[in-house]
Amino acid sequence: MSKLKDTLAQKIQEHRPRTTRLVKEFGKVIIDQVTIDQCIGGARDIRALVTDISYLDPQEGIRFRGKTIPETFAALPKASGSEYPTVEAFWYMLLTGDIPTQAEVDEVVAEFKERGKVPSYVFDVIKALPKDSHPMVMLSAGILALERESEFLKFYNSGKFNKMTCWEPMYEDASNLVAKIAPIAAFIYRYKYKNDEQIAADPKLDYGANFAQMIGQKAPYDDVARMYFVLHSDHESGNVSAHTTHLVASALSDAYYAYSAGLNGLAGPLHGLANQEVLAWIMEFQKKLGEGVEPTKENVTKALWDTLNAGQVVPGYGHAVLRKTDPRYTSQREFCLKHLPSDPLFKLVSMIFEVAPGVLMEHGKAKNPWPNVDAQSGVIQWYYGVREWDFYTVLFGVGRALGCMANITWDRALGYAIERPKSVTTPMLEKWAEEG
Ligand code: FCX
Repeated sequence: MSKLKDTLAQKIQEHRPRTTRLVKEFGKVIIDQVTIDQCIGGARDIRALVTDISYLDPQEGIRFRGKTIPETFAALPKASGSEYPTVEAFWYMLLTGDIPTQAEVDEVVAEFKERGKVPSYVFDVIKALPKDSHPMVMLSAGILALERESEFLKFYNSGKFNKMTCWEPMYEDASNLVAKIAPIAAFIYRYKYKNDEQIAADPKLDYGANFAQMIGQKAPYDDVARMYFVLHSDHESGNVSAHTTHLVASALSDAYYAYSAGLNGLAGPLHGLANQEVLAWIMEFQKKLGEGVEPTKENVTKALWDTLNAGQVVPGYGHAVLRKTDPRYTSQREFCLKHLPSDPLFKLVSMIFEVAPGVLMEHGKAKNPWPNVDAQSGVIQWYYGVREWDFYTVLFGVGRALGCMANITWDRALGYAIERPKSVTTPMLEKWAEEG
């Protein structure tokens, strides 16, 4: 057994009595109440999910296993010659809550090489789709096609299914999915945009560097990939992609079914697709501005109002939970300030950052006028030459796999039930409204 799986097994043993005690001794303690607007308004803020992988504070932003983004980057062992940790080190931390040693990271790096081999039929499935299909369709279909490899499914069908041990095949599937999704994404990139000229993985490289290699990028894009996948990994459990994955897996569907579904949610414009929408918005803005006309605060303000007055949302701004600038935005902004401070697109995105919160406040609808992760992420990709912006949500999807897969491994370890909230009817709501 690998050190990672062994440590995870110990953590699970230690954790289980806590969950059992909470249910048995304190199961009826009230932790929230539900109002009519929450019932109609997307269950916003209702405390009804449990995860220890990450926690989102509205003011502070995300913590992974109790660590802020800067603390996470500082604590984990770095990739060789790099400022950023490997994805493998972060995967270890997400699953166990521990900071791995270099030797423990090296073991995961080696393991991912084996796990990352993708059966050729997955590529056949992707190639069978019309080439102008959105790359998220290709990614979701590729992940779904892998379902026949599921160890969890084999265990379920073995007749020996056991709630106490089923986390193990789920962990195997989760690890395999995480290792395979980056090569699948890279394949889609080269297939769709680079004439299907594929580049083989390099056995010497870690996850992030190999992704850079396979899409045809050089350093420092390896760090971009590492940073990007870590930043997009997890945002507690209630967001659409994480929640969908958790919900589908709660029916004992395996990791491939669950994450393919999660990706379909990520592909929505109010969620992960916002990163491509940001670039599309900027390009449309520049087109309307005309050749050689400089963006100014005035014309950016006008463009933002035009968007709002047309009844559209400003992509990359607002959040269901956050009430401050997203630290994932700040982290990418800091990268830009260091590596591409004079880039015109970065300057324009910075100008939008100066102007948009004021416009949104004046507009008066969005509860949070500050930028989220998607407002900044396309700039970095664009700068390094990944300019096919309909691919950007795929990058989000590779990163998000880390959080979703860590979560469903723990879901099975702690025996979380099939999810089934209760619905009510409008007459019921009207009756309760009258009764006050
Ligand atoms: N531009 C214009 N209007 C906005 C807005 C924005 N960026 N953000 C929120 N609003 C509007 C909402 O549309 C809503 O209007 P309504 O009352 O007419 O329905 C009102 O403000 C209140 O919404 P609010 O409670 O602030 O936000 P929600 O929790 O309902 O929605 C999202 C949160 C993120 C969906 C919303 O802010 C939005 O649409 N943002 C733009 C898309 C985006 O960037 N999505 C990515 C988010 C995230 F980081 C991710 O998942 O990737």
